[in-house]
Amino acid sequence: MSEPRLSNPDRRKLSFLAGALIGVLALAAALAAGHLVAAFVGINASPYLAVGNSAIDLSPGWLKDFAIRTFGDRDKVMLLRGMVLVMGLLAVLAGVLSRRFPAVGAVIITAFGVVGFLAVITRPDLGQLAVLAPIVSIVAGVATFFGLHSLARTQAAAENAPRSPAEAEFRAPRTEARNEPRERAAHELAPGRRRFLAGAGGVAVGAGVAGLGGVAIANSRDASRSRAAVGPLLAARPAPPIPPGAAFPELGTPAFITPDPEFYRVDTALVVPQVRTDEWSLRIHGMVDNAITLGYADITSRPLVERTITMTCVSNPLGGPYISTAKFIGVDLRDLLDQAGVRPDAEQLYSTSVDGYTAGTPVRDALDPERGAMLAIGMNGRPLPIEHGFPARMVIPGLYGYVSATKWVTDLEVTTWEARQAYWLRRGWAQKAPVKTQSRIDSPKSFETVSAGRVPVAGIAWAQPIGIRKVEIQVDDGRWREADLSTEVNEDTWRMWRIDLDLAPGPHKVVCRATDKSGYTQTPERVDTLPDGATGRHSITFTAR
Ligand SMILES: Nc1nc2c(c(=O)[nH]1)N[C@H]1C(S)=C(S)[C@@H](COP(=O)(O)O)O[C@H]1N2
Ligand SMILES: [Mo]
Repeated sequence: MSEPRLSNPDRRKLSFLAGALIGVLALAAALAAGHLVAAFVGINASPYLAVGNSAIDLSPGWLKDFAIRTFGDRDKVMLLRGMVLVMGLLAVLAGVLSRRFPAVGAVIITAFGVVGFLAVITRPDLGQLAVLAPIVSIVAGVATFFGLHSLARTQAAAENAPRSPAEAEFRAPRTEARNEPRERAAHELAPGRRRFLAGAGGVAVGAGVAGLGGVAIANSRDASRSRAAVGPLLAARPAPPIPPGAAFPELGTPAFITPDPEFYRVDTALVVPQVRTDEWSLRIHGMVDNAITLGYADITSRPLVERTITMTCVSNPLGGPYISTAKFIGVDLRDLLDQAGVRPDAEQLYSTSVDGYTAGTPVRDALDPERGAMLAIGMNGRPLPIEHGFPARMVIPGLYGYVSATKWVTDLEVTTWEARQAYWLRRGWAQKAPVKTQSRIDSPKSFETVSAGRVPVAGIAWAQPIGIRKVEIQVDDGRWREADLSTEVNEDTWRMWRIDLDLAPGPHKVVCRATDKSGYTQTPERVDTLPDGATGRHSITFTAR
């Protein structure tokens, strides 16, 4: 190649495609390198995940509600996909904007990197080594960007320089190629272009290997072996067996005990925390007489209790699915708190999970012997599923999950309301959140068509920890009729109901309302889930034919 062309490379911009490709590959290299390093220093240090986690943490309460309502358990998958889309578009933009001046793209990529860096250093659950991940990520991104850019520019310069005797020489082999069969000639590439494509391909493969390697290494750290080693859990005080007639699954209600894979899941964790029993501990401190730290064996060596409890999420909309029941196995939270000695002026039990999530529970509820608050290590005879908090979580009947059910819990601080504000409180949700009395129609489904005549209608009602007294049904704005209730298991669990209707062909509307054992009947007034749970009555419309 001759001097004049290379000395003036900026005369010509890169092609749109080359610019976009460079942007995307630099992004891929940055994310993959960061993810690989994060596999060693803490997976949440991956800039990709850290940005996602920060996006979750920066979301206001209504956005969480929207995400749960719209995407349900798939909210995180959707977030990660949305991030790929946004970052991909920004990378294309960065590449295209720097077709003439690579500095533009380098600045954009570095800005990306700084966002990732800030996201990592502000995570509550990462150590100091974690900064390595975003640093390596930035270096990989910028290096890839400059490397590919210079390859591409050399190529562009070579292809577009004014014809010169030197170039005639350079292109000579190509002239020969024209004698080859047509197809091959069309694929014939100039060496510059070949070098760029080889570089691009190398980056793509390298990013793929690094990224997948990071994922594989992170996966190999999972807690499932530790969980399997625990084996089945037996309670010294088992929960009474579920009596026949406790549920009507044949009529469309859920089974009384929710199968583990169907148990609803709500949390802020992009990557499910992996905590082995041998590294888990629970510290109880703050306004106590003597702070204590308990290991897993300190829990399992106590007599374990088992309680059947229905858990509910504050974000559950009218008729929604975020309610499930399990037999939880663990110890009384009160026993642990008593061992530490809670001071009388304490108000809040501030719990923290290994990933930095926090919840605030009234100390009074945690200590109330009637309430039966638990530190649970198992569910349905087995250790907790990892996504439901293995090795240990809190479960407190009658309080929405966000103020009571911290999963992967490692720290309990006894404190005041003034001193600490928990995760969702800071985002607009209420400080106190007892479960509201509610009911739901499970069958028929809205907009279903059923046969006219005898139509069985069934559903669930709940009012933990008070219990359900009755459920009533109203058909087509007629009089309220009492439904049959299932056999009661305990007042901390849901209660199924059923009623047979006799319906003429045509459209119908059915509304349900529950009355709890305090005498309170569900209000018709519809209130949104934010800030402390929905009110109103679930109704469905369907057609009999
Ligand atoms: N560590 C942690 N614990 C958590 C949460 C969370 O985001 N992180 N979410 C809470 C909320 S809002 C609910 S409703 C319950 C849900 O528990 P589950 O996923 O086991 O059903 O967990 C609670 N515990
Ligand atoms: Mo929740």
